[in-house]
Amino acid sequence: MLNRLIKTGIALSCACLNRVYPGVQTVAPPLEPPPEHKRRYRANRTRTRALLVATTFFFSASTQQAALAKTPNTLDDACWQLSFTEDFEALSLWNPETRTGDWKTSYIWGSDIRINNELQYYIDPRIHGYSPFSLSEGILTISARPTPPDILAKVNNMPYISGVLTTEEGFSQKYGRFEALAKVPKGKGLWAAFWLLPSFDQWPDGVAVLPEIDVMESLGNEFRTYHTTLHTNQSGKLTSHPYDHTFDVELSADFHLYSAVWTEKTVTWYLDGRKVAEHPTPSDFSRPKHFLLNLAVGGSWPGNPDVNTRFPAEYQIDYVKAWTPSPTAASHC
Ligand SMILES: [Ca+2]
Repeated sequence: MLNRLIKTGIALSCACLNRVYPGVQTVAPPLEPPPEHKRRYRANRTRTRALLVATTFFFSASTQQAALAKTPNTLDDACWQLSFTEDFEALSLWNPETRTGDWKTSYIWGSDIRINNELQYYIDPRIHGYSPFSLSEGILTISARPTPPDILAKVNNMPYISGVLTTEEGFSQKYGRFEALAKVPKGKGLWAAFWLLPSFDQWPDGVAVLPEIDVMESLGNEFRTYHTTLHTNQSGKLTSHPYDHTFDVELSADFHLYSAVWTEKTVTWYLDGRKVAEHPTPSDFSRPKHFLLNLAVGGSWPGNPDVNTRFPAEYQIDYVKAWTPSPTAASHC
């Protein structure tokens, strides 16, 4: 399942970027995939980890060096124009009855489908009486905590409650730059993610797993590591291309800018504006993709929380942005 091509690492610094821009949104149609597809989605995720602390890039083969040389090593905002901005000065939740709002509180496959043996239920404050979302000074916090006894029956007796937010009903885009300035939680069993999935009105024939870009996945027991991955069905079966990045600072100690640039030819990941990995774009990355932010607890990849995991656990996001190439960009872009 693993097909590791590139191992990279760079030293870090905190990103300090402008935060206020106008946003333009497009609308993705609703979707109801068949249950058998839902259940298989995003299963069987196993990883190995690379431990790299360096200020230069490492490559496993000359072909990857050549591929990496094709895209910029750093992100230059002058090369891009914004197509979507969410600053989290307010939080507009998607209302399925009025079909208004920006952020949906469940996955494409609904709230009751459990994936990856995870232990949380993604609640909606309008349904469950508790909110996993809070705002303070332009920062969104997604909190995970043990399930209050009074709502256990409403969450299928799952031991934890947490939150997911997606722009499935609000914004999607084919190609471009996708990023979030975020601070991930620390603690065994915590799994924060920022990722992209395709938007469509009909589930694709014969597809059990949606082609996926993981811009950032963080396991709370790996203080200095984060993960980037492509999941594709282009060969006819699920194939995953994970890249793991370890640094000499704790990523959970501060906000960092997690970015991916998706073009017809490549997907390139950046941390704080500097390239960390690149992979050829799979042929099934053919539809616009939308944003997903979630904080999972437990499951087959991070394992369960332990006695030292503190709750509520908090995943903080300052902003989410999408960009398209600037039509007036300089020649170096
Ligand atoms: Ca903000």
